[in-house]
Amino acid sequence: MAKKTDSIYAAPLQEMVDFQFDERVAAVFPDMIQRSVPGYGMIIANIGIVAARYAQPKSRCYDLGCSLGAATLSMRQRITQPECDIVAVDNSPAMVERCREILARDTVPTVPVTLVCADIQDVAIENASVVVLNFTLQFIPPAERLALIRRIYTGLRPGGILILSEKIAFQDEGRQEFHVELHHDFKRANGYSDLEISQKRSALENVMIPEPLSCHHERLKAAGFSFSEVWFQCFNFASLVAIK
Ligand code: GEK
Repeated sequence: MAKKTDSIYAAPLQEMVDFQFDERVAAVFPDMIQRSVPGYGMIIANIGIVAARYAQPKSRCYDLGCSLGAATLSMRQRITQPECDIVAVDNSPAMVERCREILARDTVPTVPVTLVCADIQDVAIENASVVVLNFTLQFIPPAERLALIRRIYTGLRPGGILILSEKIAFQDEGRQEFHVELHHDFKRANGYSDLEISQKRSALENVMIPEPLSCHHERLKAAGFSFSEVWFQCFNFASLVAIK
């Protein structure tokens, strides 16, 4: 299927409405995320590699905030451990509907996937060996993030892994500006206009709240993880792993 181009913020908007994962976004999502998140394709490919190493027999892998299921497919194609299954969760009905169609077209259905339309804060996490939060925690209100990470820690088996990808912020103003400018250059190089970049930024302002890497490491430690490490960073986008 041809990838539909994201032009949601191309025309001037009279009124700025908070960003939502609705049907319009779901329809252009693969193009939007590829052109907006530096390293997205590489992160997705490596989620499969990491999952293949850390998935344990007879355990569950979670993709929390799965959107169209890119991380789920990457894990499904790589995991070789017996009797694993994947639980993919998103609270956007538009995303889940499209994700269901995409998963149905996947021709390597070796690992069963259960797709759930729900808030990740309401989903039980049990018998997990791999948990993926690929650019999802940033949409959870900051005050509720520790409780979620604690539940993930509790639901993981010993030796299990959390893969956490996020847009990150920098406490130092100069560093923040350095990364933000380069990220905007990345978006311009991918065909977004200055108007699109600034309107999308305003729409996301109240909805997506990035935090510094130090804050992520401290929260992971507070939740019980003894090891956390950044394995990928490009500009203000990073992916960490934390192992129980
Ligand atoms: C990917 N992981 O392609 N409960 C469930 N889902 C949520 C919640 C919540 N509380 N909040 C947000 N979402 C994907 C990309 S996108 C990242 C993840 C981005 C969902 C939301 O509906 C959306 O589908 C996803 O989290 C975030 O690897 O667009 O920057």
